[in-house]
Formats: sequence, C-alpha cells, structure tokens
Amino acid sequence: MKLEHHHIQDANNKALKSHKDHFHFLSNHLTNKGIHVDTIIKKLQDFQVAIPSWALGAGGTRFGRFSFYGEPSNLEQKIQDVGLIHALTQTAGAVSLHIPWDVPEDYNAIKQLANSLDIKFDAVNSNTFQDQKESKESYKYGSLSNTSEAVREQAIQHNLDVINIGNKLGSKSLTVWLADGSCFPGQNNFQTALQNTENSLKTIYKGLPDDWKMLIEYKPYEPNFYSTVIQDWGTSFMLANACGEKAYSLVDLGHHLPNSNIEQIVSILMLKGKLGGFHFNDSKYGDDDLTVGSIKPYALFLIFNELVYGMQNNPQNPDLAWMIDASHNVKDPLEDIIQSLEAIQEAYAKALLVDQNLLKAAQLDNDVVTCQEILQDAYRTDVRPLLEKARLESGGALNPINAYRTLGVRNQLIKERGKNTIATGL
Ligand code: LRH
Ligand code: MN
Ligand code: MN
Repeated sequence: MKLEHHHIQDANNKALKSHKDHFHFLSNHLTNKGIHVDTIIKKLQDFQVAIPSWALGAGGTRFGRFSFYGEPSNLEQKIQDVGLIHALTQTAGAVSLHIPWDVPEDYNAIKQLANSLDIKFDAVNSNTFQDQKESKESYKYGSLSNTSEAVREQAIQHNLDVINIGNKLGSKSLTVWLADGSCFPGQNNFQTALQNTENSLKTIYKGLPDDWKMLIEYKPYEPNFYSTVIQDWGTSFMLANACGEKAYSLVDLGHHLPNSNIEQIVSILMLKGKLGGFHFNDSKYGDDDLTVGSIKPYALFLIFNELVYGMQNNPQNPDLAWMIDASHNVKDPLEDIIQSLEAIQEAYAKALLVDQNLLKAAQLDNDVVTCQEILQDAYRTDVRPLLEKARLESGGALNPINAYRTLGVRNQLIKERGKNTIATGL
C-alpha cells in the first residue's frame, strides 16, 4: 500500500478550519513575544527521525509475543511501512537497519524503493547479542569483550560486514550496542573485559570509511544483571576518545538508572563534541521501550532544551543520528511510532520556544524563579498547531493517527499481507 497525496488531503479537509483557527491564535501570541514562527516551522520540517527496522512488527517480552495482523515480513515491506508513516507525519525520513535481521537481498531494488518513498538509510546496527545459525563461535559469554580471541574476531568481522552492507546503501554510521557483561560477581575481570572491548572497537574503527561515524551505545544492565561492560556514558565517552574523532557516544533514553539526569549527560557530551546519536523511547522502570513521551514528557522537554542549546552553541558537536527505539506488545506498531514522532516534535518545538537570552540573563542574576518560569512557560504552551502547520506544508496529515484510521491503513495491510504475519526482529 502507498498513500498518495490526495488521500491525505481528503483526510485533512475536515480538520482544516479548526487547524487554521488554532494556528492563527498561537502564531499571533508567539509573534507578539518576538518569536519567529516560520523559523520554528522550518526546523520542525527539517527534523527527521529514523525508524528502526525492528519496530514495525509487534514487539515482545521474554514471556511472549502477541502478533499484530498485517505486519511486514521482509525488508521491502518494512520500508513500505516507514513510507506510510513518513507520508502521514513527514518526520520519518529514514530507516535504521539491524543486521543480520534485515540484510537486503537486492540492494538496488531496496535503494530504489526507499528513494521513491523519500527515505534515507541512517545508522546500521550490528548484532552480537544473539548467536546466528551459521556462526562458529558463541556470544554466550560476550562478544567484543570475550576472553576468547576467536569470539572477538568473529564479532569484529561481523561489525566490518555491517559497515560494508551500510556502505552499499548509503548509510554513514555504525551503531554498536553490546550485551557484554556478567550476571554474577567474580564472573568477569572488569579490566580485562574493558580492555578487550577497547581493542576490538579500535580494530572496527580502522575499517570505518572516512566519512562515517561509530556510535557507541551504553546500558547499565540487561541482559546481564550484575555488570555491563559499556555501562554508562563515561565508559562510552572513554571508548569513543580511545578510538578517535569519528567515534561518539550514543544516548538511549531507556539506558539509565532511575532518576539519572539525562539532560545533563546530553549537555556535557555536546560540550565535548562527543554526542553522536540518540535513541528515543520512554520508561517507568528500566529499558521499557515505551512510546516516547508517554511517561515523562517534562523530562523529554528538558532533554530537548539541552539538545537545542547544544545545536545552537556547540559547533564542535556533529549533527546527530536520531532514532526511535521503542516497540512493544499492545498497540498497532505504526500507530505507536506515529505517537512517538508526535511526542518528539512536540518536545522539540517547546524547546525551540525557550528564550535562551532571557534564560541566560536570569541565570546570571541567580533569579531561580524566573529560570523555572521561562522553561515552564515554554513547556506549557500547546504547540500542536505548529506541528500541524509543519506537516500540512510538507504534504503530511494534520492528525496522522486520525488519518491512519480513516484511511483504513491497517485493514488494507491485512488485505495485502494476510492475518498471520510475523515480523523478524525482537
Ligand atoms: C538495546 C537496544 C539497542 C539495540 C536495540 C534492539 O537495549 O536499545 O539499541 O540495538 O535495543
Ligand atoms: Mn537503543
Ligand atoms: Mn534498549
């Protein structure tokens, strides 16, 4: 199924009057405050987030997986699904592939399909957290950190293969996330595990094309429950520095211990020019991979406030690879991603409203109350008409979830693909 522009226009017609009223009101209000509404809209339009190929089917837990009808069962169908989301939201202009779950069979055909849907290939993700059928060595006790050289070599070679696959598609970065760690005290020598990881990453780094980045993701626990080798941003930062200037840290919102100050982590990494990528999701307890903004929307806004500050003030930090890393059991996966994209754009728009000059002046005055007022005034502004306007101008839907439903997208996918579909991935 492909959504044509006139389908979306039809869906927009009913909501157009109400959108215009709301936009007019907000735009007047913001303009009176000296805010350039057009600049914000342009920034929202330019902000594109990659959809991971594993989030398009219903996710599972270790206790079970409940399938969702009409899921994509191959890479082509996954890209078609990203195309549907992008047509509606105009925000999902990229896909992030997980290798070996989604190795293209026909590179040209896949590239053409993505191109026809205006979708780019963002970071490619390696996978050394599962054993593959044909592999000689097992990752049961770690991959890049393993005490066995043969295992490390296999994991290094896999990452080099992933770079090669990404290169053929036009990707420009490799994301490395390791499940390596230990489940019990004494199981691992912390220093040996870190040293092995550093050496392995350096070997992979040598195989990185000049215009590529290596993004090193950290996570404090799971699947290992006593220690993880790359447990936190400090370890990731250290490894990125050890590898070289093309290596960066990647922040996944779910990969922090409860109450961590993620906005401060983001801010410091950008100051040091070492924040390379971002995985969006939300959580209540651990790495829950819930819909972005569904649990802690104010925290998301504070993180975006630092991202915006960094994008405006830290030229030493490169453009970031943005990706949604959320997937679960109980929602239509496409609706879930649409909700995540909306939450991301909303937090971004609110952060763009913060008057950085006023905030700086209040900080210099130690006027704590005004500092808080400035942030909360931006956060409390209902920016949805700005998001609607940005989408409308780009040919997207005023209300993507409504359009998805009124256009009967899921039913159409079920008709085309059948009911008993299983997506590869998590
Ligand atoms: C690990 C992770 C990582 C993986 C993805 C499937 O928890 O966040 O980014 O690639 O989930
Ligand atoms: Mn992640
Ligand atoms: Mn995760």
